Order: sequence, then C-alpha cells, then structure tokens
Amino acid sequence: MRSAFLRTGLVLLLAGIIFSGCINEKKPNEPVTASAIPEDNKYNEELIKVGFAQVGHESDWRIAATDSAMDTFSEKNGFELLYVDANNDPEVQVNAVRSFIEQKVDYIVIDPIVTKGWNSVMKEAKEAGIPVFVIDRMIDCDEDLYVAWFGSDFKAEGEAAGAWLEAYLANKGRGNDDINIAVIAGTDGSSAQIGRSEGFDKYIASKPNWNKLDEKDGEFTQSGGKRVMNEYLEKYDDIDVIVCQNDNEAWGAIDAMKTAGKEFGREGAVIISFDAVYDGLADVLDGNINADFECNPLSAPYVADAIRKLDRGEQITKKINYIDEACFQHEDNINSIVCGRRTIDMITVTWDVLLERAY
Ligand code: GZL
Repeated sequence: MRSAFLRTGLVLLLAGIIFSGCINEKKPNEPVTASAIPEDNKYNEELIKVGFAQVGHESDWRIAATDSAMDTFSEKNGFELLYVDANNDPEVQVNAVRSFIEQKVDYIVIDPIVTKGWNSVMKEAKEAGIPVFVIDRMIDCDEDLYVAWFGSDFKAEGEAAGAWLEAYLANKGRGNDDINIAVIAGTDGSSAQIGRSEGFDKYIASKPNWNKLDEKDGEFTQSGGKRVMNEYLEKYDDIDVIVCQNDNEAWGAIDAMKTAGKEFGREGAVIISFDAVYDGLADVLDGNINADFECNPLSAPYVADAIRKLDRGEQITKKINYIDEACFQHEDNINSIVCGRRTIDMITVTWDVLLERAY
C-alpha cells in the first residue's frame, strides 16, 4: 500500500481521463485525428472492441488486475478497450455494461462488485448478441448469460487459511489453547468475501477452542482495515489472530496495532492476509504478516485467449475456470497443509521469492 496511494492517484487520474472519453474510447461525433489513424487506415476496422467494467481501484490487487487488463486489451494486441472504473458502485457498473451494449462493443468483460443485481442487464447483452465474460468475482445469474468465468476459488482460499492456522498453532504447541479470532472481511456481498468467510468458518466451526470474536466489513481498503481494527482494539482485550481478507486491510490493521502499541505478526497477534501482492509478501518477509494466501489478479489474458478462439469460430466449452494460486508464510516451520483432498505446499517468503513476483 505504501506505493499504492500514489498508484491510486494515478488510476483516479486515468479514470477521470477515461470518463472524459479520452483513453481508448473516442467521443461520439468527434473525428479521430489523423495521428490516430495508421497509414493503412485499419483503425477500428479490425480491432476487437471490448467493454470492461472494473470494480474500482480500492486495493493494490485491483490495480494489478487493471494494469493486466489494460495491457492485455491494448491496440498492439488487436483490441480497442472501453474501460469503466465503477469506483465500488454496483449501479455505476451495471450502467457501464448498458453503455457498452449501446455502443455495440464486440465483447463485454465484467468483474462484478457484488454477485447480485445482474440478471436484467445480462439478458440485455444476450439479446444484443454481445458475448459476456466474467472475471475474478462471481456473478449470481443464469450461467447461459455469460460465456465463461475466470478467477479464484475464494472458498478454497479461506479453507487454506484455516488449515494453515491449525498447523501453525499446533507447531507452536497451542493446538489446544483458547484462540480469539477477529476477522476484517472484504466488501460485503462480494464473492471474494463470501467465499473466504465460508472457507475459514469451516475451521472455526470444527474447533471448539477457536472463538470468532467478530467479523466486520473493511471494504478491502487500508482505511477500512484500520477503522475495523481500531473498533476491535476498543472492544476486545485479547485478540490472538487477525484475519484480513486482503493485504490492504492487513496494512490498515498493522497501522492500528502500531498506534495502539500492540505486538503483531512474528512478535504477537497472528496476522493472516489474502491477495499476496508484492507489498503484502514484503510484509510476510519482514514478519509483519504471518501468512498470505494468493489471489491471482491476472485473469485478463485468459479472456483474451477465449475471445480469439470465439473469433476463429471455436467453441468455449468450460464455463468455470480457476486460475493457479499459492500460499505463503513467514516462518519455514510448515512444509505443507492438508486442505480437504488437497495437499498444498507452503512457500516461505525469501528475497528470491519476492523478486520473482509478477505483481
Ligand atoms: C478477489 C478480489 C478482491 C481482492 C481485493 O478476487 O475481488 O477485491 O482480494 C480486491 O484486494 O479489492
């Protein structure tokens, strides 16, 4: 998050430019300037026009996902991108999709802020004959209204966090201790929040000595994480574990713990996070975050491949497509965790691990 503030400002500027209709989206009735038309005058004749309705710019993860989409759906890759940053407002996002339909784009890509409220606009896209792809978060609508979904198994992420905490506490000789757990959840109603809460709650329900003190919405932001952590510090004297549903919330929780003079991470209350963006893993390396469960933001390339397949007249057969993710820890005291039928290797963060990260 340290650098994300700067990046957020840049994205806001970018969003402002896009809203003013400058980047990748020609204003209606405005002649495309000669400089914008390549000599072979193929501008816009062969480019695949994609409308992308993004959640917002709330986190480092989101910025990495947007950067990937901008690069993937670029003119050099044969695309013309119409991009809308919905700024975490579901109504803006649905209206953005409606505007893509009116502009007769070739394809629509949605990362839905929340799962609900999509049926009518998705039916409009279908009636307009515009294929829709969904990435990252899930959409709660008839499956035949979108071509395919590419993203993460959020419930599996939550289960992995529970399995790691179980192994970590056992390793520390605290397997039978009473453990007080405070959860800073992500945007309420997002499939990321729903899945991570559901997966982790399976472990809380299975352990009589694990006590979930509270779960409040931190909106996946650093300010939200700090606000909720301050509430918890006011209300609870003894918090053993803080589960933050993304790295930005973890940084907010760390800010609050530092201000309150509380120990955390390697020295104190266990901090679990999700996303595993670069700055999040830097905190795992430093021991501020004990474990971080990756959520891969790079879905756009999978959609681009699928669009090219459709353009070649091929079929997309698989509706739900999970993308690979890993699990990271500060201490090298747990080799692997067993999570249902899965055995997952834990990656201990070193400088080499950090420097290899793509985002
Ligand atoms: C999860 C994604 C979540 C991230 C947050 O796939 O939707 O939203 O975990 C982001 O960082 O804000």
